Amino acid sequence: MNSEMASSSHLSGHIEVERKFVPGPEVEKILYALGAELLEEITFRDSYYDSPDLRLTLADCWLRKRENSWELKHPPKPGARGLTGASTQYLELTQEDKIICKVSEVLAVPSLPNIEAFGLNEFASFVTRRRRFQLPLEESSKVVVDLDEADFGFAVGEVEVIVQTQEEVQNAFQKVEEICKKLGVFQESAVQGKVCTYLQLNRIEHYKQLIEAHII
Ligand code: V4E
Repeated sequence: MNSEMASSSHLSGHIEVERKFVPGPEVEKILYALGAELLEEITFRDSYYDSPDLRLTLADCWLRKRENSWELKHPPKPGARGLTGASTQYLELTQEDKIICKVSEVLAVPSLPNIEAFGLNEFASFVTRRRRFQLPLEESSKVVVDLDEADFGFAVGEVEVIVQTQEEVQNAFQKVEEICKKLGVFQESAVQGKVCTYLQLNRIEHYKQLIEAHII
């Protein structure tokens, strides 16, 4: 394992398997009853970017600046969507050269020396207060639960498992479903996250286009 692989939060190219949930009043109590530990309480600003014709998000590519770092999430399988049932799978890129490569591919423009040079527009920006819990290790898979409160008055929870290969994704889907059930927050249908809710509240035309394109 190289040093980059040692820290999952800074991996470039890992697959994040997630399931969002509506955090009920009991969830924290249940987390502790399951042996979870509060890993961190953090606050960060996310700013999301797209081209004027929304080509990135309409291709299910989500480019953001979290504080000072660029991150891009896109579906791991070419041509597929990240939303699978009510869970999601996305590849997360954090290395700027890889992000530039993906953005130039999706926008069908030549590669540029930096992300700013693409002249993208910010379409959402908000602050999240996050409490991150870690559940005890089960069969070596690390399960993290985030309880997020965004500054526009929206709260959402998320169960997350990080895997390295497509072969591990099915098991990870089962794992996040199982954890949601244990937490008493399992819902058959997908729960909307912060960005989509922000768009619904502030940029309804963008939101409608994403719905029509079956991205959200
Ligand atoms: C909207 C979206 C993406 C960008 C936001 O990713 P999300 O995981 O919701 O944000 P956050 O702050 O929890 O990021 P983390 O800290 O976990 O990295 S990535 C994919 N989408 C589309 C999408 C969708 N279509 N459906 C659902 C339920 N979620 C996301």
